[in-house]
Amino acid sequence: MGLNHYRPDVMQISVIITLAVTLSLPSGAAVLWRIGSDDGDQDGLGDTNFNDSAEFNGAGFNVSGVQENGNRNVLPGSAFNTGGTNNNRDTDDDYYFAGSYFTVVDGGNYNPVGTIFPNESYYERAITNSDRNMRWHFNVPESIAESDTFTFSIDFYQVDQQNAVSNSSGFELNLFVDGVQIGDMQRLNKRRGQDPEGWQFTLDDLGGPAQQGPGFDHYIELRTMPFGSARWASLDYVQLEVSSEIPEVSSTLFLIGAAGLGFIRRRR
Ligand SMILES: [Ca+2]
Ligand SMILES: [Ca+2]
Ligand SMILES: [Ca+2]
Ligand SMILES: [Ca+2]
Repeated sequence: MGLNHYRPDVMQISVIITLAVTLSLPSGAAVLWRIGSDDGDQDGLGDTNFNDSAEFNGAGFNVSGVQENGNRNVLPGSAFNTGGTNNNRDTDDDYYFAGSYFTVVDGGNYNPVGTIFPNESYYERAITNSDRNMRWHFNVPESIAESDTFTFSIDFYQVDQQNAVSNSSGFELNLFVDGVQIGDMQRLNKRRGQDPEGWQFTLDDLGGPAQQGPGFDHYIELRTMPFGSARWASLDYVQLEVSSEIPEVSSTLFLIGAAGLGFIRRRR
């Protein structure tokens, strides 16, 4: 079939429309921040050999996991933990990405940590049945749109169980954004192959446009509860992604498609 005889038929027009609709779905996910990489391992020594990769707003850096301190601490925690080993280790439940934290947004009553730069170097490497919460603090970039979708992902590479043959031990994972629970509880049980599938939320869950930019102490909190004989779970990586709906692209593509058809028509 030569171009001279080309006429878009119903099928071809529907393909163009389908393509445009498909591209209007969320795409172009970007990592806002990440601690650790999905390699089924960790840097858990708490020393100054920073073996774990991390990422913040497109820039990579390195961090060091520290053995958990066994306690749950209250907000705001410290942005200046110094790591270390054995009884000298210093760590807590609160990890701070670089930013400024002056305004409490969860309705609570505590004194935020102020301006933090650079990113904190140490993070707690595991949850245990007594030390079972983790929090990540960050500012919400002003570039994020209300229609964007946040996806929180977390993975653990090991769930220690008192009873080695038990297949009904693990942790229940609940996610909170600025103190409000998001989505449903998900189970972690490596022996049963149960991994968390991630949670999604929107800018509104982070206070909307009024609380974008520096100053606001936004945080994501993982609260867990052991079941069966689980004693700990080691963090593989944790990540927050944002994906955009870009209807402009689909409109543009549709116009390009239409223009292309016009061009082809003119060749007749
Ligand atoms: Ca993994
Ligand atoms: Ca702790
Ligand atoms: Ca800390
Ligand atoms: Ca890892």
